[in-house]
Amino acid sequence: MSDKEKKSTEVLESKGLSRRGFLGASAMTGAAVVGATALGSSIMSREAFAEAAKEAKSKTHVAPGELDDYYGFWSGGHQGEVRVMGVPSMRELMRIPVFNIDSATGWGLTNESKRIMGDSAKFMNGDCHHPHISMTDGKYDGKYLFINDKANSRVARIRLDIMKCDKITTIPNVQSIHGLRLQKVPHTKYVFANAEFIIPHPNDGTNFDLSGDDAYTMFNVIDAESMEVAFQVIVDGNLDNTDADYTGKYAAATCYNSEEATDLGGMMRAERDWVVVFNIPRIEAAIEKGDFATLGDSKVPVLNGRAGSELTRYIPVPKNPHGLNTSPDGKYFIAAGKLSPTVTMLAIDRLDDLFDDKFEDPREVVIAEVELGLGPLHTTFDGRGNGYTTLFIDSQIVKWNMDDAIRAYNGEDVKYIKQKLDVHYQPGHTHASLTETSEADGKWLVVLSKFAKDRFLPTGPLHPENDQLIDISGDEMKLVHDGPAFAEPHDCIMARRDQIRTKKIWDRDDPFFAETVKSAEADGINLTADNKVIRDGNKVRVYMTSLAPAFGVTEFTVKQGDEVTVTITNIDQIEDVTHGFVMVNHGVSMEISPQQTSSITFTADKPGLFWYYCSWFCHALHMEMCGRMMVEPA
Ligand code: RUQ
Ligand code: CUA
Ligand code: CA
Repeated sequence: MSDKEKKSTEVLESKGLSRRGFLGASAMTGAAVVGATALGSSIMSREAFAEAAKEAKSKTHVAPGELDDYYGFWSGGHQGEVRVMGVPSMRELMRIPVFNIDSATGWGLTNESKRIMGDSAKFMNGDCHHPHISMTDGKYDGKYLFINDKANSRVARIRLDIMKCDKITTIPNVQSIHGLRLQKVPHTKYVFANAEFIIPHPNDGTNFDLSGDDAYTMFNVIDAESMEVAFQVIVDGNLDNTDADYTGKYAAATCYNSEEATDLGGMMRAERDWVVVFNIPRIEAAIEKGDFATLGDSKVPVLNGRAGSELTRYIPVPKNPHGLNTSPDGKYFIAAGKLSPTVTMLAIDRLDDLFDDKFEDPREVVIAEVELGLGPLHTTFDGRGNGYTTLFIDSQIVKWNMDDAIRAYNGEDVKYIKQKLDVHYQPGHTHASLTETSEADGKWLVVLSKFAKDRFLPTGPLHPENDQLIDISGDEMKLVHDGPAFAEPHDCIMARRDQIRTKKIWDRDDPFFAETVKSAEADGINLTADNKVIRDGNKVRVYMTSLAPAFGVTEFTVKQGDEVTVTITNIDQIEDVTHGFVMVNHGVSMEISPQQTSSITFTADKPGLFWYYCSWFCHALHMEMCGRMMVEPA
């Protein structure tokens, strides 16, 4: 423990707020032991534990035939996908491949997915952190989900009606998109995306110096409909997490490296880093006036948002701050201190004055610095005035009241910490149901713990992470479920099930495969009826339908070395009758759901006979759904 950490622990203990203090206090009342620690503690009696377990089971059990109340969208971390979960069952419902290659659906293999991945299709990895659902008037509208790729500096969009990724944008002139949030009001016009790392400009190998003015990172704003980068804002320091307000005017981001250091010690040198606030209308006005530059070949307007600019304000906060969360009442941006045992509450209604230079000191917008415990990382809300903050070092989640915290900060003797609950272990993100909207409903809380250790059957040196579900509907938080997860999911989001409206089968005019339909039409093909092989030099295009349990073409012949494109239209109309297409020994696999058209291109590089078959179970005669490609030697 550092001196400062020791000191902060002493401070907390003197107030009876330390972890030890809490366990001590709750141990005094038997009822509190069950409530406060639920399934998490070894100090419970056997009877109390059994009772808590029974209660937990009854809360999360979704019986066969019943449906979950919430959709959860989990980032798949460095696995590169998004996972769809049911809450409270915590059952995985679906996976949506995004930045990864997926063998089952053919994502990254099919022509449709490669078109969406664009130039970045050459990358086979991604690192998702922050999934967020588009909003209208501060409420989820269920249209899109956006997610960042820290590994290859991309932002992706998923259409929630079909639960497929439909756009991927590589952000130019920056490295590593990390924090990502959406404009909430009046609707999600913009996606706000923080590029984390400082790089030299131009980054062409002529200059590796990071100390000068031509080294910086940028705040990136993407048009949510077109998915083009609308503008980029140069900042001082680096950028970690971000969130937006409920007026549509401001976005804020944490910076942990105000020191602009390249080493660990250097990044921790300052006692305070900052939150940078972006004034979106001022930025739009500057672009309108032509007050911007461009970088390299990119056409994206780049604006100067460094300290002193009219477009931004820098508010000092302690120390290497991480999470940045807007309270659902629209009043506060809350920055979690990480290396400080505090979270800093910034009053959003003071930002107009800050931008109009009414304050001498930007710290005038700090309405409270709230001591919570060690390693605060992220805060989420129940819509009843409480925040829930993860304490990474303490391995706890702390529930605290925002109004009471402000009163305590102003010297009143009020207890603002309502409860501390042990989680397992080292929690990062936490997310309460509907928390990013004005409809935060305070029902469920997910804590995404970074370690699982003894919580599950051992799986060798690599352990799963642990997503814990906590019931926050009552006065006390109750841990009700442990959910193992692969490849650090980082973050998740939950929406009411009525807020997500999905299609049962594809529309034939869906833009997802419109390009494929267009090129088939150029070949004179009616995709829902024709079964035909078209030869075009060494390119062979095979068009076929699928209708359980048969492909429309059961054999075709090509020459060794031909580039073969197989385009399949599933003319089944029945919900859930998905077919697949696998060409044996060619690395070819794809999904074709009802009324979908999918296509895949490969080289027939070996002479011989090759079977192809349907890979998604579709019929009693699914095994018989197959055909042959004959490859004649060159
Ligand atoms: S960050 S553990 Cu990538 Cu969201 Cu905070
Ligand atoms: Cu078609 Cu299985
Ligand atoms: Ca720092």
